[in-house]
Amino acid sequence: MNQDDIKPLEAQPDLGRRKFLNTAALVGLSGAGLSVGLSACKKGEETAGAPAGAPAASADSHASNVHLKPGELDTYYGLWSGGHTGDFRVLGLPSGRELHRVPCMVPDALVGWGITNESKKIMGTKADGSLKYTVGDTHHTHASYKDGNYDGRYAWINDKINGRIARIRLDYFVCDKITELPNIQGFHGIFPDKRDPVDPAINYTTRVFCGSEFHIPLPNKGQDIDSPEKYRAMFTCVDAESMEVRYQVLIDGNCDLLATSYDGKLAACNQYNTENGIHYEDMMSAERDSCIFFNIARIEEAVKAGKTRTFGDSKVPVVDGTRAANTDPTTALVAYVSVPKNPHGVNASPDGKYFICAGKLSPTATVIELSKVLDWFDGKLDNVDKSIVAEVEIGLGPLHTAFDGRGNAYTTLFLDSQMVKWNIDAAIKFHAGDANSKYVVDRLDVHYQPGHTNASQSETAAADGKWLVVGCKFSKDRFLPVGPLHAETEQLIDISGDKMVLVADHPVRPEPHDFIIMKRDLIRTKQVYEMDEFPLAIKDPKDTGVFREGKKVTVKITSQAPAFSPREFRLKLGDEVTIILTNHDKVEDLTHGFAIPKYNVNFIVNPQETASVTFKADKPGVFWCYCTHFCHALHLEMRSRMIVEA
Ligand code: CUK
Ligand code: CUA
Ligand code: CA
Repeated sequence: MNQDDIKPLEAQPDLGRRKFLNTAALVGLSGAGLSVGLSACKKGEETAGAPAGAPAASADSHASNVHLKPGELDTYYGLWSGGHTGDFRVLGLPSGRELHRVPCMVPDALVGWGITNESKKIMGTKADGSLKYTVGDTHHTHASYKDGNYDGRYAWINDKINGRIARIRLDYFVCDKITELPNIQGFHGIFPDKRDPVDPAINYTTRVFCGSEFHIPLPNKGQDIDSPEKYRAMFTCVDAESMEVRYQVLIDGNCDLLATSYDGKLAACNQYNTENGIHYEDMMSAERDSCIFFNIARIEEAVKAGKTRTFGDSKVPVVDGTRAANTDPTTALVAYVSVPKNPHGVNASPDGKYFICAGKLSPTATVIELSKVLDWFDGKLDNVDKSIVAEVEIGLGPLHTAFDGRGNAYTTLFLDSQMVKWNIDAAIKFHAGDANSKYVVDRLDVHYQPGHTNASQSETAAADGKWLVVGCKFSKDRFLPVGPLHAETEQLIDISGDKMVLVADHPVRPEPHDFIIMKRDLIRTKQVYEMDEFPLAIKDPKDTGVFREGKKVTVKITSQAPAFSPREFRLKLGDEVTIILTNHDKVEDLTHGFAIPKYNVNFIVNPQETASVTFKADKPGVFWCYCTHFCHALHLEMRSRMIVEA
């Protein structure tokens, strides 16, 4: 495309939908008693800056950074949620190329996730051996920390539908554990701690905190349905290693998205339903909601001291974090800081000083100073709301915030379809009364309706301020149409200069939410498994064959390109069969598949990996078990003949 063909943003024919969304949303909001200043964002605006909606500065000078030459590797890993595809994705950045999808919450046909016994055990099964859940909704992924930076051990991801947390090993990029959280619904926010709040020697992640966006009657067994005052939400702590639930904190309202402090002392959640409403309107009736701070050391002392209770069938100890039980700051486990109407994202600045809570139904961002929250817990601040050091207008529908490590914040404006870059210190000065403090540094139109955003290394002490990705919920006209369901746009923005420069659109399959971007050298993968990691491994091809105990039959098979051993095996109709397959190839990238026609079996084994499947031999005949993964010139011939005798 020639430069002259590129229409300025204002001339593009997309605005009908955008206007519609804005209007509809605002009508909805005003119906709920919201008073949004439509002329918000004029205060504190950088006058010298480009007007909102101006075309982006030329992307040409930045393009060479984005379009990698053939064979060139990306400089960052992007770890992405898949939304209600229920998966976890790995992108290379800045190219935006999708490298991998790690199956976790839902079955996956490529690798046989949900087919093999090993993956079914991780996913969880019912008494009859079938999967407990086959749907998932992954929103938030975060990785383990050491010394304030990612250490490349683990990532965790939530399943909002069924309240599960999955752990991804970042050496093999596989899910190795899934835990279902008790007493909650709508598990949404997730954040690992960055160090221990008490023991300074533990400078790495040992806990993962989980929110529950929805509140429910407890126990949820059909009572108290129409009594909103009986509905409760939980803040849950999961052990990073064992993945067991350590404890929960009962709170009023709801527990949505999470962030953690760099000193390990505090975790924060935004709460949009302070009203404890069970109807839509009720959740928007108050002008202000809360950002809740959890004092981790005190909560754990209370758990240790046994100041706990349990709910229903769950044995998990629960401490009381409700408002009524936490009025005395010197003993409080939690602090409720008042923030404007139905806040969305909460994010911790890389200098460790502030949490930013985005207003969503208020055109503001609230900056909360952590040391002041701690002062309140120490009895040195009379009102915890005094920890708010700025509450400034930034635009309509603020959702999530990223950081560049140079004191600037980048917040998505869902209704304005914009990114706003604003300076935190300047916002604090403005809030303190300096009307000349221009905190808005830049604005950039994005396409369209952005939700999450993140910058390279954003929520780490090593935020490097190079790239920003914006997850746009609508792509409309940005890509070739493929019917009514559109791709989403992950837009790549160069933030190394004063102005944000839009450099690329990356289509993604709907619909990711959150993601993180980390330097590639923080992750060290293993390219080949160790056979000993698998208890069922068939280490010697001589040990293969059919092993029968009455109706129970174990078939031990090995693969080495281009052959399976044995090349045929016999079963009897009605046998309960377990096939164990060990891949003896040691060569990187030499994966084999194992598909059994008509038996609904297909899975892969990577180099030195072992996997197994169990099924009933309920159809007589000859079945060519074939390799599905192109591995060799004789890949098509790589088969084993399964004979089921009538
Ligand atoms: S929520 Cu999706 S755009 Cu689940 Cu992180 Cu804000
Ligand atoms: Cu083995 Cu294809
Ligand atoms: Ca509310």
